[in-house]
Amino acid sequence: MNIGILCYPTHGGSGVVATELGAALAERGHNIHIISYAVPFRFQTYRSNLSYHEVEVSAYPLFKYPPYDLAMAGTIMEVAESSGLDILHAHYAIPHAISGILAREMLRNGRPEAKLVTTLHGTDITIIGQQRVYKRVTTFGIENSDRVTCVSNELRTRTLGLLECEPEHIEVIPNFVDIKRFQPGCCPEKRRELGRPEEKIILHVSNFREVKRPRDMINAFSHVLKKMPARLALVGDGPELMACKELVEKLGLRKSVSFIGTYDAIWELLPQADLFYLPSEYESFGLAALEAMACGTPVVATHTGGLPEVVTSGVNGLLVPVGDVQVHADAMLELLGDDAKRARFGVAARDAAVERFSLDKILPQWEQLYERTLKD
Ligand code: GMT
Repeated sequence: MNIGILCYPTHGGSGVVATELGAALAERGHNIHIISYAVPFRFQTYRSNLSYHEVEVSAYPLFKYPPYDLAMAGTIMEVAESSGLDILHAHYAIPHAISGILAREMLRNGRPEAKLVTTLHGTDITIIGQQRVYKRVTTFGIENSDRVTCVSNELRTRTLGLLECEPEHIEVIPNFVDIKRFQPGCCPEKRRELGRPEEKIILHVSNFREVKRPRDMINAFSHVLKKMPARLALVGDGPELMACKELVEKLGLRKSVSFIGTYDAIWELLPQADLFYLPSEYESFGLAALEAMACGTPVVATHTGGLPEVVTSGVNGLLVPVGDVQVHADAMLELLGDDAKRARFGVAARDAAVERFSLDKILPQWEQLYERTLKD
């Protein structure tokens, strides 16, 4: 199949899923065209059947806001004309589903038809899709896609409740993880880079947006530190980072918190951590938690959104209430203070990632969905 993947290139789960899916489909022999405004950060493999097409947004004095969604539709047309496209796969509703609809309609005029699959990732529904100006546009994008998928059952239910869409139109295909790249035991030399031997390492990876509640992390960590030597290693960058740095100073934690910044090869760091911590307000899925689990690292995360579909509390991690930092600290201490339990949880985490969310399990679901969509 010739598949165009429309996505954001930035550090966010939707771009990761889109790029990794593209690479995996290319490996299966499909011709994949990734269409975005910059090279997605996980776009690393060279293959002759996997290409990147930049959406060029030109400046013009009349354009206070250059129309990116139209430029994307134009780029899709160029790719369709030069290479042919059977499927357009939009990751994140706004604006990709809309650009996809526009391109599909233009392609209907005389050229072979392309079908549009839209994958909802979370904040496109829960934050952007709730904004007054975008709500109807998001609903329009969903209703006019040929197929729609959600990354968890919870996101599907939430979408139906928030946007009044037809249930049969929306399916669930969970996110996946590359269990070969993300695996226990990788890169042991990185352990000493993360912390001193006596420190237990708590790792977090995110784009430090408000929805991740990163300040809860600092507050909970201050309770942990009262009970044992530990290090909080924070990977990523985003709008809340400065507030986190200020809180670390205020609480006198500077020597025990590492701000690592953006680091793409997180499969090197995740296996070194004693636990992965995700205190988000909401996660439609929690791909970062799944990647940690694949590395055999147990997770302490909030009981919210689709996280309970990924983390089984008491088996491969602990789920805690949003915002209750004392309970978060107690959960982390429970795991950090019991090496046998942590090891057991780590093995169970890897097993869950392999058995339920590996590429082998999820990729056939995508191929079948594309085939069904083409036959409609
Ligand atoms: O979590 C983010 O801030 C990024 C966001 C995105 O769309 O790029 O992530 C969402 O999609 C990921 C991949 O499907 C999910 O694993 C994340 O849980 C989801 N984030 C939220 O729902 C907040």
